[in-house]
Amino acid sequence: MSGLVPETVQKVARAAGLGPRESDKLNDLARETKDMKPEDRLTTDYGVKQPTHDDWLKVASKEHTGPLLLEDPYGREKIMRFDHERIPERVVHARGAGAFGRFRVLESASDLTFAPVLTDTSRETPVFVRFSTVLGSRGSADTVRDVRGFATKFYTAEGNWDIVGNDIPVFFIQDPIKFPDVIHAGKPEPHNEVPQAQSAHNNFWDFQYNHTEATHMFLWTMSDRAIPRSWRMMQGFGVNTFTLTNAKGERHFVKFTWTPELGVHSLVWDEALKLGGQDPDFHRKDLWEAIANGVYPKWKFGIQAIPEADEHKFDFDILDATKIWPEDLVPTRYIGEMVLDRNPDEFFTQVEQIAFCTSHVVPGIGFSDDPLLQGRNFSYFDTQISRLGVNFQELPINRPVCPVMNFNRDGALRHTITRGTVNYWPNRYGVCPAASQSEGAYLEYAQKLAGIKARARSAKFQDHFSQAQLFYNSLSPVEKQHVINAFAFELDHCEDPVVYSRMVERLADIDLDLCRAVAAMVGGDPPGKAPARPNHGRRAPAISQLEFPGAEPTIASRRVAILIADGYDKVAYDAAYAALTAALAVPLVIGPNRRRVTAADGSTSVQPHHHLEGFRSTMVDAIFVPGGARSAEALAKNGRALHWIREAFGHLKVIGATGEAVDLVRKAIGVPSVGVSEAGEAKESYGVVTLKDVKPESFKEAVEIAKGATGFMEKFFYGIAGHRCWERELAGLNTLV
Ligand code: HDE
Repeated sequence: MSGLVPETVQKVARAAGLGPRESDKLNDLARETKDMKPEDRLTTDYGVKQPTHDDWLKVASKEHTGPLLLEDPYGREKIMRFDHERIPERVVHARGAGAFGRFRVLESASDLTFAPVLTDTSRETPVFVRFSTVLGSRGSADTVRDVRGFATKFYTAEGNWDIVGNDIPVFFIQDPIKFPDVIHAGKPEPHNEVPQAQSAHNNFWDFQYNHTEATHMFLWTMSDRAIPRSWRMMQGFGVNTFTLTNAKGERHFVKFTWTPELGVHSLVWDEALKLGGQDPDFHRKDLWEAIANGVYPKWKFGIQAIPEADEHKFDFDILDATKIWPEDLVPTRYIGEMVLDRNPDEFFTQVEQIAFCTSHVVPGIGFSDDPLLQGRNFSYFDTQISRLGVNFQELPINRPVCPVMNFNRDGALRHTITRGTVNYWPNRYGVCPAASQSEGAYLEYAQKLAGIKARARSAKFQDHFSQAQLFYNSLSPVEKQHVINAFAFELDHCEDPVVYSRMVERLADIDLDLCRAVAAMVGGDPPGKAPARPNHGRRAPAISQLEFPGAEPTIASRRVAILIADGYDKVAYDAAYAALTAALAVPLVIGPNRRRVTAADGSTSVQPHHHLEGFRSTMVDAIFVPGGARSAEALAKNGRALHWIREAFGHLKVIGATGEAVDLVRKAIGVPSVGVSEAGEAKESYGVVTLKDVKPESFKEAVEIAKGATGFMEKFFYGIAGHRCWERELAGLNTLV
């Protein structure tokens, strides 16, 4: 995959000393890892060398290719082994990819827990993280509208700890018994297995209407959170309520959060839709490319904590997974950070075979009575047994880095060989006694319980709308509009009028304006009078993703297309390319075709990474078009080039142009008020950054102009770091796609 990345970027990263770090887990995996070396020769799986890759043993002569001989053990092994290559895909979250990394606590949480992974600031804990979509099959597209999984396995010295989270902090259901229903409703419909990896269909919305506790969650999935720009730009949430116990034996209820250093950013919907076809692997390539380039994604790790005594002090039940703990009531305390710095060596044995279980916690970390969590604790272990077999925890990617010893034995594909004559406890030798507390045994918190046996939930679980309103109210105007657009799209795909008209009614339980705006698009009747549940008008912090712009403005890892044709302005091109590379962005040169493109002065030529037809504007974050009369003229006559610029403009991307290319950009965008001053001169506006008249004579001069006098490059970079130009959308200029 390194072919995806311009080599120069990797060189800069290497020169900066960026590279993956060794860890206990990577060393552990090395035992099982082999490279293919030139001196290796073909063998069967049982080790016997073979003379060919290509011919089955036959009864053959010069004239006649006779029947195959079943006796060929090599032929049989090759085919039959292949026939059984597949294992069941995950029943949900089937599509995903991941990477290795490390976690470190920066501020001890010893007031909350005695778990060293959260208290020992000298420790670096190896991790593997798998990101995923939920509904689609293993071969579906990355950029669909869906929740994203964000599952982390910490290989701690006390055993494995898994936080199996999502990029959205709440869930559709309160009781695990409803999980098959919500997933059946969302997955392809049973009669024709349509649609793939989409919630835009009758059954999904039929369920959402009928199952009102999903209201809060479906609003999140209609927001931009469900179409992330990158897995590296998503938050992660443990969703369920866990507990932490400190050395004094005090217990807190807690929620876990990951917040990305790069900020929380999304695609725009039209872009996501197109990428589904143009580059279905967009997210997994993005993660791979960033790590290969040494631009390691980083997240802050945060904890929200509520003392045990305060459990009932809130107007929501803190054990209800359809509710957030609003930040103004329970602020997140960031205590650690995680960096992903190494791509996997092999997808199947590492990404496909990794098995997460919410029940995997280490001493100092515990569960709560959150019913969804308790159901999950059962389900994950069970699903791994069916997917990978009873010995799944022996697989290299899953085995802990600390000693494992017990009397669990046998089962399919057991491969640990445990010496000794007993496999039970108690035994006459006293072999493998239980651990004491001082030896680090996991002791359950002595929680006092009382109640009656009933299929019921506490009264606060019955409120299904307050936090849905809180979420909607907390969005910015642009984000609200995106929610409206998302409903308009989704309900347009529901042919059954019962489904879309009832859903429109349901939206009135959240916000009447939202309901009316969606009804205007899809049909259905908004209620004439005030709804039964008027919007309470309250807002909460840290819900709008615009509140997470990123730790500091950066263009590192952002893809910037440089559009050129023969006759391009070499000085402007070189200056931009060098500045982008130095900033660890990924410049991608796009030509009319992949033949070398010659500069205006004929002194040099460059090999484009891609051509205008092969690559698309959707796959980059910004576009730069250097001047050069012949280049600009050729691009102006090329419909695909015009489409590139126009589409990027519609998708709110920053566009930079110099010299003759400024007019080309104006022509492509075709909106007279944009990029043109009152005097008819090109100017920067709505994220279109131009530099028309300055003609640097040398590369050095160009860099200086770009950096200093005009601030061209600074403005261009600053725009890219801001992700998208929302002002363009607010001005209604984004409908050009
Ligand atoms: Fe999962 N979920 N889930 N889920 N989930 C699985 O386990 C399940 C829920 C999540 O990258 C399965 O290994 C139940 C919430 C992620 O390998 C399965 C319930 C959250 C992943 C399962 C939930 C998640 C899974 C399928 C309701 C966010 C992918 C394959 C009680 C906190 C992990 C597998 C990976 C995967 C069951 C609800 C996140 C069947 C029964 C809430 C990120 O065990």
